[in-house]
Amino acid sequence: MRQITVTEHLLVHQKASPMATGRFTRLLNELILAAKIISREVNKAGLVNVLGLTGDTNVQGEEVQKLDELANSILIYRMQRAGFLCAMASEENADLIEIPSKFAQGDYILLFDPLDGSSNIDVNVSIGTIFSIFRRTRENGPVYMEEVLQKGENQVAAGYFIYGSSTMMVYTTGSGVHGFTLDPSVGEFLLSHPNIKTPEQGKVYSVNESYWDYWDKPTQECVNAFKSSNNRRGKPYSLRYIGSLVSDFHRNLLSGGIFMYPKDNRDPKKTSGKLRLMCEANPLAYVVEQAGGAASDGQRRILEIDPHELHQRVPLFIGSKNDVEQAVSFYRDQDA
Ligand code: P6P
Repeated sequence: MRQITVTEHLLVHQKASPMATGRFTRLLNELILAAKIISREVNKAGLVNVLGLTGDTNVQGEEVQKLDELANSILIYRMQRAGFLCAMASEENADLIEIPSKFAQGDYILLFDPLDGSSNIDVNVSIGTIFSIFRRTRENGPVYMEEVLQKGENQVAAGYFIYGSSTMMVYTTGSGVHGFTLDPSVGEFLLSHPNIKTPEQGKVYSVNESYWDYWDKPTQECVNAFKSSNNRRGKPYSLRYIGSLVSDFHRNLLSGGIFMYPKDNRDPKKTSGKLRLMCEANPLAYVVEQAGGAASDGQRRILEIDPHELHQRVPLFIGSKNDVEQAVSFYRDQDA
């Protein structure tokens, strides 16, 4: 296959996309540079001790940050200078991240989870960066929170980087889903998975079953359906759960299946589950719908949820269309 870069693919193969503009391409390229730097740091993390990185200061005497803090600072540093953003929000930062006035401003808003699943780094399990891009709703002036708290269906682009056996970027601008694999020898992401379509129905379900006792009845019935033959396939699904959202999502996107993080009553402060709407559920929901799949909180399409808080959490059922429809049917029955 001819080597097609992200820039070429966006400008040549997605001419129809309203996002195939020079400004957006340059914004995406800054994001890609940040991801390449994060990939380098993630891939050498296991060598911290071998390379004489003591875990607090490295050979240059610089402080070695925890990788998720490092990924967060790399993204903030690079994207503040991209020149096309008016605001950012990170899973690691409580409030909006301003773009200092010394840097050129733009009309895009970037939200991200800098290194999701970072607890898996020490055991060499794949992890990822998730991103979501909106256009601001006001012409100019200071960015207010209501410009950031937009429904997921307003996203102009979304996707993720996965740092695994290879580093990949998967994203959509509303014209399908496309996957690129980093070729370290040339330092470019090259098109490897054009027009990703997720299977209508999978053979895999992903959920942390250790929360069984904390789930409500519809959730227990829903999970039981996938464990038994009492489902549309007429036979049990296999359980695959890595504990890294991007990795579980990516496997199911390519091979089919459903990822579930239902609400549970373990923590009275987190009655809506663990995952965040704005920087996890929304971007992955945009990707999966563009790939022919579905994403719900059990009652509504994720992309229709009207956000009220930057770090609000939602239950998440995401993946193959038939599997998500089957899962949410147990909650609709609840309302009937
Ligand atoms: P649990 C990682 O900490 C994460 O945010 C996601 O990547 C992952 O899907 C989830 O939490 C795992 O959570 O409760 O099953 O350990």
